Amino acid sequence: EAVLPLVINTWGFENASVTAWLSLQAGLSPLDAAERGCSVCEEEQCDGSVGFGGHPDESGETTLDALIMNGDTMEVGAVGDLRRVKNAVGVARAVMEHTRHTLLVGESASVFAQDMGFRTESLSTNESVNTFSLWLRQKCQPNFRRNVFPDPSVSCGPYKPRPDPRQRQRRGLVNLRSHDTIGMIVIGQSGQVVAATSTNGASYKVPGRVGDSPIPGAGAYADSSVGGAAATGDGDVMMRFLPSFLAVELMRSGATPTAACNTAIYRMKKHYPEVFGAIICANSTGGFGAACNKISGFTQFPFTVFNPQSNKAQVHRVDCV
Ligand code: SD4
Repeated sequence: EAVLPLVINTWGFENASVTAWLSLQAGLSPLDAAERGCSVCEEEQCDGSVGFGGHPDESGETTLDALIMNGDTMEVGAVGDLRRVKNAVGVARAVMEHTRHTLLVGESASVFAQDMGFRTESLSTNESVNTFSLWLRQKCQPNFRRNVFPDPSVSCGPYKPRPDPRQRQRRGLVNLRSHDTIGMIVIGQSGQVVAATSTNGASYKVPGRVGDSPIPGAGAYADSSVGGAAATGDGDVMMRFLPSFLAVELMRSGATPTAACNTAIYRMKKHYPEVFGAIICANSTGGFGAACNKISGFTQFPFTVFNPQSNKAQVHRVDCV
């Protein structure tokens, strides 16, 4: 028997779940609920990973990625590298409803947003400016391969945002310890599945970098005849495996949400055992699950569920595989 409606989202972002749930209770659509839930995280700057003022890029600017997908119609709207607009998921919804496109990026996405009536303003905060200047003063180059800041006690010269191209060093860093994208699946009482994401991406990314979150099938996917999935983690790697699409297709073939999530994570883990990735999955009858890749220092992934059984936003934790 179906346990609906369902709101499920990555990490312990309870206010996002509550907002989405209350939206449904107020009679709003699953699309509205998912948009509002993610918007709350953008306003609250959830974990510094969603919305303005977090994770500045290599030039110090915060840029945003977001997506929303309607699993009834298979319509998608998304923005990548959005600049100077705080409500990225709102702009994604506008792309879905006011264009025939799926994904707008960069400065042009900001112009579109402005045309649609969104306010443009700097996304920097004192905190993001400080984080950025601290990073510029780091003694060593960040080590992209190992995903960690180098030992600051080792002196190896000032950090250069633009290293000599002949050096083998790869630009772009993901500091995933503090990096928590919101991905949300909302399933309405009548079974409409909506998935949405919002994030400010990876710290110190090369300007122009777009992660997995706005890519349909990577950051999230929804199909009302099956269910939905949403991912978080190192998007540069995760998007190579389209984990959200994979998980939905596995559920279509009969896999449980937990099994589908596990397989999607194992697919990536096989090639990138040290890369962090996590995923939430839900089927159209309200069953849900999650999975994550165990890396050193990270063994449990929290996610939040609101359904008629919990009757509140409940944070679950899944052991990583
Ligand atoms: C990205 N997937 O832009 C996002 C980051 C994230 O938990 O989800 N971190 O790569």
